[in-house]
Amino acid sequence: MTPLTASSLRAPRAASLLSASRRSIAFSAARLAAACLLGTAPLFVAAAPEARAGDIRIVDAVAAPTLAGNPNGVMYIGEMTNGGARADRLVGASTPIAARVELHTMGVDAQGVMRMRPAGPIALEPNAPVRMQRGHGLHLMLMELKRPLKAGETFPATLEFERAGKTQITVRVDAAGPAQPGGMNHKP
Ligand SMILES: [Cu+2]
Repeated sequence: MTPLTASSLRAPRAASLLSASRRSIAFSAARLAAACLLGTAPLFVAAAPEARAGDIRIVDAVAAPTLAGNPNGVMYIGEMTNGGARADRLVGASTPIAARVELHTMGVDAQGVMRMRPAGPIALEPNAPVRMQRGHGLHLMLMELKRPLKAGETFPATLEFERAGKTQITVRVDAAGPAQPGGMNHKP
């Protein structure tokens, strides 16, 4: 998400050159900042947990609460962005709360049935964010959970990248899935 900075709130000198939509974003950001200072802004930006592995930024890892009787869980990484110049790949993941973590993708088979299957390493091209959203394609499968996952809790996990190596992340358990990237209702 774009952080609110002093420079983003400053009225640009060439305001007349800005499009109407850009002006309205600047104005609403200024109003928002004012509301924050007054303590009246709604908590619309829950700081999404963030981690880094070298040049890779990992935002908002979320797992779904487990359903009764299901030994496996599902986890999504809201956004992974490779800020470096060279491509990398997510090659694996692990967590102390599951026997293993598998990279999965989902698709429709020849019979028209939605199925998930193991995915290969997930490519991270420079500056091409990879997003996992609930119910869409890519996800991480938490196999043989050692305990059920309950909404509101967090647990640690490790992501392993081919070039950037391993990094630990904090995963929150939330039925709603990852926050929509971008935040603040800005359209990309
Ligand atoms: Cu799966």
